[in-house]
Amino acid sequence: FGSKRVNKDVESPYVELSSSDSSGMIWELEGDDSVSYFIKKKLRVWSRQPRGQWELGTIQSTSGEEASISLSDGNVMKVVRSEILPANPDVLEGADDLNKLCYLNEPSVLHNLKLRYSQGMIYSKAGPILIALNPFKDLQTYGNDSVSAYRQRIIDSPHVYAVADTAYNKVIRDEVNQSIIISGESGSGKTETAKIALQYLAALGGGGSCAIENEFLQINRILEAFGNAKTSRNNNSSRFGKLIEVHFSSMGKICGAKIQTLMLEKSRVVQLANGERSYHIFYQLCTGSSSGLKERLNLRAVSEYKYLVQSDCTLIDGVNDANNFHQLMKALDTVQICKEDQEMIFKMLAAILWLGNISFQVDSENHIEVVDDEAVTSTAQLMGCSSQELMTALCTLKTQFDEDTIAKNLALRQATERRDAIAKFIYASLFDWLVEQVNKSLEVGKPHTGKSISILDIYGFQTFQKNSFEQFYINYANERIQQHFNRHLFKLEQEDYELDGVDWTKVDFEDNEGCLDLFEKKPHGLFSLLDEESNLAKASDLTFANKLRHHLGANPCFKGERGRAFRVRHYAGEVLYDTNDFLEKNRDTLSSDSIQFLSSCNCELLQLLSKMFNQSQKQSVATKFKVQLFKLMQQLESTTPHFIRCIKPNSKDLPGIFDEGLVLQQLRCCEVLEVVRLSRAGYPIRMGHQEFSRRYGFLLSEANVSQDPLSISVAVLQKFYIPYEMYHVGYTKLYLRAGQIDALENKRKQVFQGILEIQKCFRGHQA
Ligand code: AD9
Ligand code: MG
Repeated sequence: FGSKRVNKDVESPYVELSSSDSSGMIWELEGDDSVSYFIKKKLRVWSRQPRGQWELGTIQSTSGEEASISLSDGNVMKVVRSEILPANPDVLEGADDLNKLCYLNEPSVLHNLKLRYSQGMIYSKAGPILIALNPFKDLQTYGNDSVSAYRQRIIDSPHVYAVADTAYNKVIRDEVNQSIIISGESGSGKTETAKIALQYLAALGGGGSCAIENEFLQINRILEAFGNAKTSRNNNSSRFGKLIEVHFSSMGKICGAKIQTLMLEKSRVVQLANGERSYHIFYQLCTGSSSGLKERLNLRAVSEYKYLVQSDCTLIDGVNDANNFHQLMKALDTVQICKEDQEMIFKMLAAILWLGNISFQVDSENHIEVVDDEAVTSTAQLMGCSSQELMTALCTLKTQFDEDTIAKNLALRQATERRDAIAKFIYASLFDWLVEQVNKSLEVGKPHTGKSISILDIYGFQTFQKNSFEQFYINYANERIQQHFNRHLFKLEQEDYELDGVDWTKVDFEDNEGCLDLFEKKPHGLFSLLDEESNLAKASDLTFANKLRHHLGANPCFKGERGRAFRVRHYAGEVLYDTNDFLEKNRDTLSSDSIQFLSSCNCELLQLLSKMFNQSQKQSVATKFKVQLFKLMQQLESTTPHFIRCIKPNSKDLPGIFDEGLVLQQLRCCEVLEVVRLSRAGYPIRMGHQEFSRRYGFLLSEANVSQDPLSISVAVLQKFYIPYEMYHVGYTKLYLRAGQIDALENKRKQVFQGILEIQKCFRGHQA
């Protein structure tokens, strides 16, 4: 690798050269007479068209730096050589692994994925990773028949099932914990993919009954009702991150599971962007609850709640919120949340909605007061306090001075913020409480052996026209996951070769350490500066933006803009952030008298939730998020990762449309071509000398016990004619190229089969 490498499988005059050029492989023709060979054989090439797209054609003639290309539509055009790339031979059309392509360049990869997509094959391998293109329609490729076909290896085409199967086998056989890490931008299909993987594991580890499969299904229903919402990118967008850890017994049966969540986007409860919705559960409750429940909660139609109507969007095409509410109630039953608790949950939701309708007015003496209307009485009743207590809590600030309590009237803006802070607090802590209840129901009770498969599904990378604090921390989390991906696929792999003495030319990749540094560096990283500014009483979003420009102006991943804005160069593209409300959202203060008020309410759940308001509230939101994320990543570090990259093929969310530009941009930011290049050049199979000699040493006829594992291993490789260039003997391990172990495994199986036959014969004779 790194030098010329002729692909011998297919007759062709092309030579592949390694390249870090983002356009893919550079190619050149070998030998002087190759162009005529080329023309004679009518080999296909890609040529870049004036509008940037690539078209298939064949070279007719060349003159100097130009070639005449005959395109498939019959037109002939002149193209300069730098705008021509080799196309793959017909036999490789629609290859299921990009690794199999002779020519790895962007047009070939796009063409291959597009062809497969048009035939309903949304999954492809790119060396070690699975690429999943969102089909935006139901496919026949899931379900019990398909599960058993993958389990029995009747089908081996790329699939989430195949990834889950590999992870399952490894966790049971090697006893090493596994993880399935799903990434991709918002709406690319991560959450659906996570569900599909979970379904496979449940089918395998459920011991033939559908109980666990059903339980997982119901849990996802609950998490999605409370944690997902319609955004402009995805009608069912996850607004929290989750890691589901599935525990297995030594017999391979599921013996429990645990869900860890990553901060819910709580601003959505009180503030919506145009065209987006709040959490699904609010619409479900308003439309699906029985008349009895409606009466008990004094519930109205969606259109009567300010928190829900502010965005001019209350419905989602093809979604029946009322039906979903009935399903949700069943799901809550499944996880054993009793009817009384269910009613308490709904009560809190109704209280939040009514809170949003509470308004303030300024009296003749310029004091603000709460408008004493139905919103106040309903909220107070639902929360279990008097209207007066609620009104006082909303517009006065109580401070304790020795024995005395001094009450101060709040300004209008402060009172509104306090109202919203209470709503956000109740919702976010209700969500955490729910996850806790779900986790309780998942502890099946059997002791857990420590074997697990974790599935990671977080909110995807986002860039909107206006990007705020939420996009800021979500994109940071994606940056961290990208780093995990890079570390495992590029860094660790290559470090391993170097340490073990493998002769190796490094494969370059886009390292995102610089961007992570920009966020995490102390004392002058984005997070530290944000916390510092949040602690200053006189600071504003503008002083924060100025501070960033001052300290980070020279950082190549940062670009200061005029006023409150700044840009970050993320791995997935540049994002323009507006610091509006950054400080407020980062402080996320809920005054101690608000907490006191909540715990004084005559409502068991509110008292419980306000107890959850603990030490951690003293940390800023950004810091808390960072701590949560680090904990998740640390947990993942000790597992063998399997990566799935979800790709959104179009922004219309429609089936059958493959927007090449959009796909290419996503392939580029997850460096798919580089991963394939590395895996082709690398040795995906590696085994310690000892392990290798123990597994295959017996295949040697003249077993010599005094031989060391290294000599035995080398003797095995020679005996079975593994070509020299297909393996490398390192100091501690043997490295083999893809496919090289198969022959040995087959031989091993044959020998075992033979031994079994002989034993059978022998027993037959004895009988
Ligand atoms: V976000 O970062 O949470 O905003 P995700 O999770 O990446 O995003 P999601 O899984 O929610 O995307 O997929 C979006 C939509 O695509 C789903 O609601 C489905 O309508 C559609 N989808 C995704 N994957 C599949 C699939 N394998 N089969 C059918 C799918 N539809
Ligand atoms: Mg999602």
